[in-house]
Amino acid sequence: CRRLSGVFALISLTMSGIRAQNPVITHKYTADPAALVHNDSVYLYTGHDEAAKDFNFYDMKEWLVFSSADMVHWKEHKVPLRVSDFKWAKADAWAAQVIERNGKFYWYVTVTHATNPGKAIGVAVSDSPTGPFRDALGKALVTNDMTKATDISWDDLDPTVFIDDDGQAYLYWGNTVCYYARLKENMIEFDGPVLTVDLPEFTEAPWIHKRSDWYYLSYAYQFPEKTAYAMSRSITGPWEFKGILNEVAGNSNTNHQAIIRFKDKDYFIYHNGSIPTDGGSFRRSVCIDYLYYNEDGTMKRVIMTSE
Ligand code: FUB
Repeated sequence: CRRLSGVFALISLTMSGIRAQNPVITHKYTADPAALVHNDSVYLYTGHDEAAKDFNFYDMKEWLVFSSADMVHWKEHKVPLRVSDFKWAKADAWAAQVIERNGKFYWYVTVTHATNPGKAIGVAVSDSPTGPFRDALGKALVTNDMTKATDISWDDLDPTVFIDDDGQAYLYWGNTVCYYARLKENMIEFDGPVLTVDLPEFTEAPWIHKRSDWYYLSYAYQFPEKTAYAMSRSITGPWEFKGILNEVAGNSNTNHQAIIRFKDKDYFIYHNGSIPTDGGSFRRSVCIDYLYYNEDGTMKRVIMTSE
């Protein structure tokens, strides 16, 4: 029955489009959304939850990419990147983000390192937002022994990348501790030390965006995860905590957001576990809702919708 509804969803996705309803992708389980606005389209990058119904952990081997010109009709492209494309990694296509620089697309991903215990961050590159992508570095950009603010081995995950108005690029990431570092123009090497940001009850999933003169650092807060955020006049802080942006998203103990502006509207993209019967914390689905700002630049709490 699930397989049949998946086939139906795929047909409607590819032939007649999907309705504006949440989740936006229903023929596969998708998690950890990141979105890139490029030319007149949005590229939605997700992880692929493949856990069997009775398997209560993540089973994620590849990332997916979808594109849309209207945030309603999503076209799925060929699988652009897999854990197996990183020879030094052994598992876990976890959260990731793509950014464009000088005509190339850089994809920062979380994986489990094959030899250095724990999570690690790699970077892949492509000439196209839909790939194919290849390992840009041949080794991890961040591994467990580079970040010492905690002694846990899973703190090097969930990269978010941002290029400031002066051209300086930054990578933020982390679990329990939020780390950041400057990236060189080549986007595959750090240019300076790894620093930390002090944020209340930071769990993981940082996302940086800018609007007018404000920088926003949103992140997964507490556990089960809500989304909270901080604001600053500078990309390097100081950050002022502004509270909760989104509540725990239905039936998923993680919450992972992307925030974009596209064609004069602001969007909050996240995942929940709402697909009936099998959906849950390890079989998640990407959803999209509008995001609204107050006059002082703070963000209004997201109202999660199902259509
Ligand atoms: O999808 C695996 C992990 O769950 C991500 O890396 C975290 O952000 C959480 O969503």
